[in-house]
Amino acid sequence: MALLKRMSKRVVLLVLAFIMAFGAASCTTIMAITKEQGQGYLDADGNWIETKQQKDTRMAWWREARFGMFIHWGLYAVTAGEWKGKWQKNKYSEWIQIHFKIPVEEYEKLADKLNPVKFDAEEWVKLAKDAGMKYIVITSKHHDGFAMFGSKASRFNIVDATDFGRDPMKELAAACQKYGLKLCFYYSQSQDWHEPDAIGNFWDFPDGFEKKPGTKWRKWVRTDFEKYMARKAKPQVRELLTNYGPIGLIWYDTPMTITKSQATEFVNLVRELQPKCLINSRIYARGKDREVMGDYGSTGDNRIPGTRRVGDWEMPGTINDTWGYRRDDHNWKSSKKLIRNLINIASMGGNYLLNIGPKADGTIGQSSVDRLRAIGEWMKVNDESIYGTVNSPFDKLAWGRCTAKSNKLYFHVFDWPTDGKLEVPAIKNKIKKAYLLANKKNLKFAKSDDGKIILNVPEDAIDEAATVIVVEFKGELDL
Ligand code: H79
Repeated sequence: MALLKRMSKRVVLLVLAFIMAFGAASCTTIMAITKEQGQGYLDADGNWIETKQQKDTRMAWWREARFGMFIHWGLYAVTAGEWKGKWQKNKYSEWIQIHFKIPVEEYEKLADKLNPVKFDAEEWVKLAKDAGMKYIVITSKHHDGFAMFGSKASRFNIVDATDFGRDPMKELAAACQKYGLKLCFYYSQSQDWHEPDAIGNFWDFPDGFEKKPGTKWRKWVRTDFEKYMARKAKPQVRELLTNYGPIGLIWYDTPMTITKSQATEFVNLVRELQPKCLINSRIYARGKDREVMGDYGSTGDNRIPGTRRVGDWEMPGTINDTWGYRRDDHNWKSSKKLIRNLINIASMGGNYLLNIGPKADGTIGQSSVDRLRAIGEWMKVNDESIYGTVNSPFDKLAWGRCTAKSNKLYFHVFDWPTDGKLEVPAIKNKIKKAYLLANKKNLKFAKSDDGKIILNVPEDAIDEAATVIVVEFKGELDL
């Protein structure tokens, strides 16, 4: 009996050892596979290792999307551009605190007035979806330092500091999941006017700077910046990437004096927590080494480049003049202008991140809604000419723009030739057909002596914003 007991013990041990060895082996195999074929990884020195193919896979949804919604929503929506009877002279409502040098203590009291009971995450997400937008980038924390999500790292957040008490980011995450949009977070990593150790607030916290002679305040270095990083910024980015499901991208902004190693910490935090998540390049201002960090670049705010571009880029743009809500800003861009912006940007291979500034009660102003609906109407008919397209093979056309996808060229006509004959640049390929995207009706075309395609377009087909003509050709594009 005793022998049997000892034996069975030995057998059990043996079996256990076997399972462990086997388990470990298969575990290592699985890890090796993810490293090689799956996704990138951080190596022991904190370098992000990723093949081109892995990066392409990670970027795929973003390249397909071409169009996203930017949302600036925070305490500044309460002031809406006005402070103690005075209007802000500069354009951006989210800059009101710095404009009037509002002391932190006073600015904090705005939280008493933020109670967006009319906020409906599903309505916002549906509005974006119906406009043809594929992702939403929302200010989780802007330069004023107020977190629009529940945060354990700072009580200066919408859940703990307002009567509202709900976490709108949780609700948006659920709505985005439901409607198939990617939720993404804007996070101001360097400026935080609420914190003495961060960059920006020179009126409340004049100490703790190292000012380089002859430089502006924006070049001032906070000596204790790392303290702010460790206590607030990094824990909050961690919260954003832990509590809201899969996040499409993190949109850092205004790197200011952030060093390369500090920027790397912000980048690697994202890599570690959600390796698929994208990062925009505003994490770091290119230093002398001209290094670009992050996964894709942005142009300046509201700056559409003048010529064709290569690489992944995005243009953040306002729908009026401000980002955050302002009661006195009525300088709305027309729907036509916005649609043409989208086309123009897509024709240069970029994404359009179009901003709205919701009000403090949680609603989105009618002027913004109307414009988004009009874009949606156009997209319903023409979105094939936007999604997944690449930049135009031609230089800018006199009468419009061009986007391309597989064996199709999409010509977006802005200005019609008065004789109804549209001249399209020459391609060497055999043309299968040309048709209007709106009704798929084939168009008659002829080739001029120098190979240009001359299209006859019926007048009733004209779309005020842009009419899309598809030219389908055989084989690989040959110019
Ligand atoms: O979030 C939006 C802006 O608040 C933010 N980026 C976009 C996406 C941004 N931060 N800094 N800047 C844009 C550029 C700085 C503009 C400034 Fe000014 C010029 C700061 C001070 C002078 C505009 C004019 C704001 C205040 C006065």
